Amino acid sequence: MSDDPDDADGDAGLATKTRTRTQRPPLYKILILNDDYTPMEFVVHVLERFFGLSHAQAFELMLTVHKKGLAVVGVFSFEIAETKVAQVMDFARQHQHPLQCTMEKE
Ligand code: TYC
Repeated sequence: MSDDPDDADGDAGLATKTRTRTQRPPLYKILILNDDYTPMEFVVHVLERFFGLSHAQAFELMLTVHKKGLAVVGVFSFEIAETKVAQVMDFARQHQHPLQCTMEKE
């Protein structure tokens, strides 16, 4: 601050500061849904292949989906989530399984 009577805004000629806040990019959850037809081993394979889970982690998560109806399998940026959902849906379609995978904003 300055005592200069000509310095009406008290900043002694410095540009007024603007507070800028960095925004975190939004994150997206990927969900896998249960169905009655997709084989358990196929879901386990999908979780290992596209989400980098160990066999034990994949088996446990598959059982959670089987019992509860759905589960979050990972959280990613929009582009990564969109790509993984498309990869899983394509892979399931290629094998003629009705497995569904979706994403939603956290
Ligand atoms: N419910 C299926 C079955 O009994 C197994 C399954 C688990 C299917 C998870 C989809 O996301 C799923 N064969």
